[in-house]
Amino acid sequence: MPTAVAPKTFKNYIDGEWVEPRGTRTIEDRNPANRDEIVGIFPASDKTDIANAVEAAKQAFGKWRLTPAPKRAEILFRAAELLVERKEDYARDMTREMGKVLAETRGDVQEAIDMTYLMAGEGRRQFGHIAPSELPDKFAMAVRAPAGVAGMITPWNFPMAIPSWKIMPALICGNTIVLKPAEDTPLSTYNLVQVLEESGLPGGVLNVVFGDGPDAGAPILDSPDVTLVSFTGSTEVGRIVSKACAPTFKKCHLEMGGKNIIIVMDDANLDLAIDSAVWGGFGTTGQRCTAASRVAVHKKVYREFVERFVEKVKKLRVGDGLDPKTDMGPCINEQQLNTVMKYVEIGKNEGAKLATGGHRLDAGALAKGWFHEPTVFTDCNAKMRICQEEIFGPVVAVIPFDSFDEAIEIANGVQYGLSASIYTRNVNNAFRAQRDLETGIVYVNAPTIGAETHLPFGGTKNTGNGHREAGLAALDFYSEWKTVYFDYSDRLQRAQIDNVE
Ligand code: UN1
Repeated sequence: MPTAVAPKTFKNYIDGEWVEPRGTRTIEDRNPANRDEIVGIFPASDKTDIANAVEAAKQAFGKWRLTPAPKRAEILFRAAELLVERKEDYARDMTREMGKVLAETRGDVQEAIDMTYLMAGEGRRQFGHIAPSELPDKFAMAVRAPAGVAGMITPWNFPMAIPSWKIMPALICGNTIVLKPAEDTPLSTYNLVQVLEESGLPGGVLNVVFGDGPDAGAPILDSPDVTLVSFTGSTEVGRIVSKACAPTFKKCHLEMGGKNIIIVMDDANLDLAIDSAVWGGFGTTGQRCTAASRVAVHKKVYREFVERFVEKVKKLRVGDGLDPKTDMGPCINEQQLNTVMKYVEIGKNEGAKLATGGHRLDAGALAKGWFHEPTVFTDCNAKMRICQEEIFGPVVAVIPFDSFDEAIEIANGVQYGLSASIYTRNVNNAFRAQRDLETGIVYVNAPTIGAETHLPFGGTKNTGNGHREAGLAALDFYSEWKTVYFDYSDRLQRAQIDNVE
């Protein structure tokens, strides 16, 4: 439906005010299920806007870092309650700009709620260490100190959850923020900021500047006043972010691509494994860094699995995520749809068997959106490009294997290391798998998606650079350890010397 009234024009949020960008360029936030619908018009900001935001964050840091953490937490508690109240409206906004079905956008808002409550609780903990000193009359401890101005660049696939994973721990640790959300899904981040503003967050503590990567994202990385950076997005862009952070030694957290696998052993509960492969592969239209884009199946159950899996995938209803009958929404934009179509060709050319799907869906109302059929390739070889490269769309590659060891080798034989899953009823194999899978997240008898906010999230190899977000691990990224010694002996005590006979 084309919008009857003119779409709303949004502004940046700097120093506690909604301000016009310096330039006049704008970016349209369009519905990927119906690109005639403009959800909102957002600023295409540039380096001057970023400089203003960084300056505001820098000024606000002095006071915010000294605000007691339990006081900061009260703001977060209020924000979480407002998110609970507005969950349905924010979920609908998110489906309109991002395309995923309502059940999933409700989940996205819920993930932000969970993270906000979790970090609000940390306002009264943020535990450090107290340890005995090796010298008499001396006290030793390590406390968490705020780091400074945190720069954040967030993706479009979890447009409220992922900003909350970064904003909430950064705030509770006493940092101030400059955030640039993805240009495809700015409204959900706007909604999150709105809630924090209404909850009493002081001006300048959180600044949000809308725009694209080169003009609005890059200046955050280049600013000498930004002390740490958190980025979620592709491995390709992550490499650029990492390099840009290097000259000024910014602490840099990268959360990037995945090529996650579900391993189905011959003793698996097949009904469960099939349902999980459908959800893991096609939930969010496969546009999750945790998506199960590979399914490796033991040859003893391979034929049965493939037949029943493909049958289920064929039944998925593709359409507008606001329609309760829809199972799977569109790709986020034309470029993403083109990537999916490109990989379908690659898969066909490298000899994988196209078992279902493989085409853009553009009949009737679907022509207005970026829809693609849920697609399954079977009889794949683990070395094929469709089994190695992140597609970020509704394409699943099924790979047969003979033994547990071979399955683990296939699982680990990719450049990424985010999430992996095994379906088995053999407890020994389950334990061996969690030990040997080289990923940051392992599931037993559950799909590769569905991480909970109070545990560390992140991956190995080209998925990450050693940091984790969410859970208490987030506190390690958003604070600096400060080790403090109190010597109350009134004499010079030389560690490693005076206490050694
Ligand atoms: C992502 O795809 O970038 O575990 C995040 C999950 C979600 C988060 C996904 N809770 O699938």
